[in-house]
This record gives sequence, C-alpha cells and structure tokens, in this order.
Amino acid sequence: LPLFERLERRIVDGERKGLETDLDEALEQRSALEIVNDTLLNGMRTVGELFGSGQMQLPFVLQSAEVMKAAVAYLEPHMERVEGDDGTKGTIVLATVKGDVHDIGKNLVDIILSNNGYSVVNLGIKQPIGAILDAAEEHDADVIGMSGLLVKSTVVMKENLEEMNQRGVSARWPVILGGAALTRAFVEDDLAELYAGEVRYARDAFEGLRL
Ligand code: B1M
Repeated sequence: LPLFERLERRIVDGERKGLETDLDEALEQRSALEIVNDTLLNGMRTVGELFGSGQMQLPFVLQSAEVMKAAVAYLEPHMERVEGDDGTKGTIVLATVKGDVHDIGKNLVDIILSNNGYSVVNLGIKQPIGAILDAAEEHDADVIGMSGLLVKSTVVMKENLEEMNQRGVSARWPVILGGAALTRAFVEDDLAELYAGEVRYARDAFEGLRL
C-alpha cells in the first residue's frame, strides 16, 4: 500500500510494528497535525464503523486505539507550538466524564491547547463532577472542558451542569463540551437553556481552541 493508506490501515488493523518508520516518512511530506487529521482519524472512523456494525470485536478496537495513541504520542513533539506563550493564555481543566473511558479525543484537545499557549490540567477519564470542580478551584481555571463519547455521557454532562447550577459556580466557569455523541443543537439549545453560565459545543479540537 502507498504510505498514507498504509498508515490508515495500521490504525484499523492495530498494527504497531514499523509504525515509527512510516511516521518518519510521512513527516517528510506532511505536518504532524495533517497526519493526525487526514490519515489517522480516518482509520479511527473506520474502526468505529466496523465496531458499530458488528464486524469488529472490542479487543481489536482497543488495539487500534493503542496504535492511535502511540502514533499521536510519536507525532506530538513535531507539532507546531506558539513560541514564548507557554500556558499564559489561560487555564482549562479537562476531563472525560464519569462512566466514560474514551480519551483519545480529549488528549488531542489537550495537545492542541497546550501547544497554543494554554495551560491544561488533564484529569483523565471517568471523572465525577466533584473532582472536576475541585481541580478547577485548585488551579483557578478559566474554563472547564468535558469530553464524552457515549450517549449516556450526554446525560452525565447535563447532570454535571445542573450540579454546577446548584453549587452556584456557573457564573464562574464557562464550559466547553465535546465528543462524538453530542450535537451542536443539544448543547447550544437544550443545555445552554438549562445552564446558568455559558456552555458551548466544540466539534473538534480546533473548535475547542477557537472557543
Ligand atoms: Co468505544 N464506543 N466503547 N471504545 N469507541 C464508541 C464511542 C461507539 C460510538 C462505537 C460504536 O458503537 N460505533 C460506541 C458508543 C455508542 C453509544 O453510546 N451509543 C462505543 C461503545 C459502545 C463502547 C463500549 C460500551 C463497548 C463495550 O464495552 N461493550 C465501551 C465503553 C466503556 C466505557 O466508556 N465505560 C467502549 C470502549 C472502547 C475502547 C476502550 C475499546 C476504545 C477507547 C480507547 C480510548 O479512548 N483510550 C473505544 C474506541 C476507540 C471507540 C471508537 C471506535 C473510536 C473513538 C475515538 O477514539 N475516536 C468509537 C467510535 C466513534 O467515535 N464513532 C467508540 C477518535 C477521537 C479523536 O474522536 O473522541 O470523537 P473523538 O474526539 C473528537 C471530537 O469528538 C472532539 O475532538 C476530537 C477530534 O478533534 N472532542 C472534543 C472530543 N472531546 C472533546 C472535548 C472538547 C472539544 C472537542 O472540549 C472539552
């Protein structure tokens, strides 16, 4: 297979052997971000389709996710950084919500924001709202970012915003929500109506950065 098809295939097949060599070659032709966005994410999309239609079993999805993570980790040092502006633009506390283990998208958001002058406190996966708010307080965060890919995570996000209303912290922390199960309409109509502060939807890491 030609290089970029081969790389995409590696994600689908969960094939790690020789990954770095292919990535080095790819870096001679494209930027690290282009490789992630135009090649590797296509592979993950295929994995999602195969899994969703019952043609791929969970352990293989996990293998694909591991190759994806390894590829992103390898590419990260090659990503563009905004010079002389380290962590000074603001602080975001970022977490995958309670009950959800998906973290590839969240970690991409972390990389993109960190490389563009923001300080990111990445709490990891399965984070209850209490832990997110404690971290936001501790780090004097400017914004809270929540990620979740399961349909049930959209319900958790709604409950989290309700909890923030109840605790009276909604004016203090605007919230950015992202993840495949959300829609813009759900966040910017339904949740925005419910949340006393500001809540916005980010379709991808770049929209997160823009917000
Ligand atoms: Co899971 N999984 N999974 N999975 N998995 C999905 C989400 C699913 C859609 C697959 C499918 O059925 N087609 C489905 C959810 C269905 C639903 O809820 N209706 C699903 C399921 C069912 C499950 C399990 C329940 C399976 C099981 O156990 N029977 C289980 C859940 C366990 C749990 O969470 N409690 C499970 C487990 C797993 C693995 C562990 C094997 C693995 C995750 C590994 C990991 O993350 N460390 C996995 C994977 C890899 C996927 C798919 C295939 C790929 C997800 C991914 O990494 N995409 C996924 C299929 C899909 O999404 N269509 C699927 C690439 C990533 C870059 O995209 O995270 O969407 P994404 O991030 C994007 C944007 O959404 C956005 O920016 C990123 C791009 O720039 N974004 C943000 C995300 N967060 C953001 C936050 C922001 C801003 C933007 O600001 C705060």
